[in-house]
Formats: sequence, structure tokens, C-alpha cells
Amino acid sequence: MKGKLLLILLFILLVLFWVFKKEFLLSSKMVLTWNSQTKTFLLSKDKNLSKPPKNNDFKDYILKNGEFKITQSGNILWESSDDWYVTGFSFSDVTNDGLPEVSLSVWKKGNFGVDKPFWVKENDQSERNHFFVFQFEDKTMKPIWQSSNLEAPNCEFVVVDLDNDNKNELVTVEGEYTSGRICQGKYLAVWKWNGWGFSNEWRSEKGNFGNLTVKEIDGRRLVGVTVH
Ligand SMILES: [Ca+2]
Ligand SMILES: [Ca+2]
Repeated sequence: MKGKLLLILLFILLVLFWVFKKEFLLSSKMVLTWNSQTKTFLLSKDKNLSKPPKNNDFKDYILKNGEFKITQSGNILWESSDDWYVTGFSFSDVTNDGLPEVSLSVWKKGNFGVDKPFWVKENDQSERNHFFVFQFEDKTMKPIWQSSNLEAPNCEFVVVDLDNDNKNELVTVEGEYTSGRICQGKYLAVWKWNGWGFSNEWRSEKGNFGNLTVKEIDGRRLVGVTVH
């Protein structure tokens, strides 16, 4: 009887392993860091990134079902447009001028941001991902920079000074448009504000990336990412 139970248990374990083998064998936590000697960004095995990042800045910002709101003491100061679907935000100095901006990852129809240039007659009406940067002042959102349709959608992003030069980088997980808003990360990339837009500093090999986190270890900031 005992032998039979053991066999059944072994069978269940084998089935579980077969079902989750991809996770068992391939999933790993990695960290993106700056190597100051080789002057390159480096993606390596995670050692100590189990805790989620602590970020108290976000307490007055609500992102739910694609709607983004800025609130103060329960009052809504600003909310995103009905025809946007917001999938990510950051309140941080992404332009490196000492003042924080509100950065948003927005899905919307139409190739341009809030304003279409007057010389453009046709506006692409397919839903695409955009990156918008605003300055929030006196209950208004002043546009600082707005992308047209991004070539590859951002599934996730964080703003962090990775290479300790006191200037923030924009770290993105980039996907493809084939799965729409259900973004599946294919590349990890590092961008930097150049005064008039973002320049690409680094991009990973193609893979499956997700779950971006920021953590500080020994005074150094790292970006954690799950790689399949
Ligand atoms: Ca700024
Ligand atoms: Ca930096």
C-alpha cells in the first residue's frame, strides 16, 4: 500500500515538473548594472533581488484599468484622457534638469501626442504605444516631450541612475505590436535624455523579459528583470 502511494506521489511530481519545466529550467532573475571599467551595461545573474522596490513617491498617483490619476487628499487633480490606455508611469527626473516629470506609457489611436502638427493631414488610427513626458504644475500637465507611434511598444519602464553619473537613465522592456496591449517583453533597453528626445544607449539580445524592479544594494542601484 505504501509503495503504491509513493508511486502515485512520484507520478504527480513528474506531471508537475513536466507542466512547469519551462519555469524550472529557464526562468531566472537577472540584474542590469553598469560596469564602470568596461563602460558598458551588463546583464548578469541576480544574487539578491527578492524584495520589491520601495517607492513612496507613488502614493498620490493611481493607475487602474488604463486610467491614470493624480490625487491629493482624496481630490483628483488631473486624470488621463478617456481615449488613452495608460500602462505605466513614473514620477522622476527623466530629463535630468533637477525637476521631476510625470512619464507615462500610453496606448492610443492616432500617431501623434496631444496635438497633431498642422501640416499632417492623415493621422494613423491604429492603436499604438507612446511615451509622454509632462511637468505637473498648478493642476495642469505641461507637455515636455511626446513620442509619435513607438517603433516597439514599451511593456514596462523604470527611471533610474544606473551608472552613478547623477543622471537618470530610462530602462525599458520593449515588446512587439503583434499581441497589442498584452505586451510581451522581447528586449531590455537603456535610453538617455539628450535635450530633445531619448537616445538609445544599450539594447539586450532578443529574449523574454519582464517584471522590472529597482533595488539599491551597497549604495548602488540595480535593475532586476525576469528572463525566460
Ligand atoms: Ca526633469
Ligand atoms: Ca546615469
